[in-house]
Amino acid sequence: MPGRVPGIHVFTVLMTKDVDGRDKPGHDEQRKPLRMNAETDAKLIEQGRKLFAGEWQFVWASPSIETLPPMASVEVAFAGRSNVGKSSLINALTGRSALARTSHTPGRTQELIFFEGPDNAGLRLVDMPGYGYASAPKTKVASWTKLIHQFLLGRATLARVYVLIDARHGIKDVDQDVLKTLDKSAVSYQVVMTKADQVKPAELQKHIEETTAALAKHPAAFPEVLVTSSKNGTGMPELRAAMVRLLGERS
Ligand SMILES: Nc1nc2c(ncn2[C@@H]2O[C@H](COP(=O)(O)OP(=O)(O)OP(=O)(O)O)[C@@H](O)[C@H]2O)c(=O)[nH]1
Ligand SMILES: [Mg+2]
Repeated sequence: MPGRVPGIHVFTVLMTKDVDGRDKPGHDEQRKPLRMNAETDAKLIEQGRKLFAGEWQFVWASPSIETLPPMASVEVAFAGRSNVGKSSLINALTGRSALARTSHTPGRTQELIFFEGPDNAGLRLVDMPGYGYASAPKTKVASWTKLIHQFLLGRATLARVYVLIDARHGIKDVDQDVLKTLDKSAVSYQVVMTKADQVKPAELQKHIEETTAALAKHPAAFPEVLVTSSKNGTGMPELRAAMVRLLGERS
């Protein structure tokens, strides 16, 4: 498996997916590089920097599927196990240390939280409650899990889901449930490894390879993973650029 460590962001150069990460049936023989050329890459990275340089702010919190905000701009959601670093990633992307509330203990985010960029940039970020939090009361876990799955399956403005996986642990069973839901939905999704600063390069590489292998069983997923650290900023320019690219595809 190709890959560079760290500073890395893109793995699995060969692919049989289109830009939305979906299978291109019958195109196996046409495996071609996913990577953008250097010029496009640099342009998107600069546009991404600009998009996230402005003032992002909180716009809405939904404790239930009935209380979602009216659909307006393109939405990008961040899903993942409790404590994986969803809220921290939103803070790192937007350059705001406390835009999304974070915590050392799992179960911090308990609603769908919507953030919006400056001047109607046309993009909303959605921070989601975490799943797989074993110590929370069962009724709460059930209600968060239902909310997560309903939102992922049935939101027309949801254009991309980033499924966060802890770089120290890799994909767990509870992540597979969410990947299966995403396979059924119309939304494109990609795995983002978090807390890359916490693992040694060899271990990181191993978890990237295992995760990439697991993703091969999910036809709707992007075949490559993004590697990030909210602590040292690894992967942020690339993730911002990916959202600019998505916006371009949607407009
Ligand atoms: N070292 C390191 N710690 C991180 C990173 N991202 C998040 N953390 C820490 O992980 C803990 C959980 O982060 P959160 O962003 O609150 O996680 P979450 O996924 O939003 O959690 P819930 O809302 O409870 O589901 C906090 O103590 C963060 O400081 C990272 O990239 N590196
Ligand atoms: Mg959170």
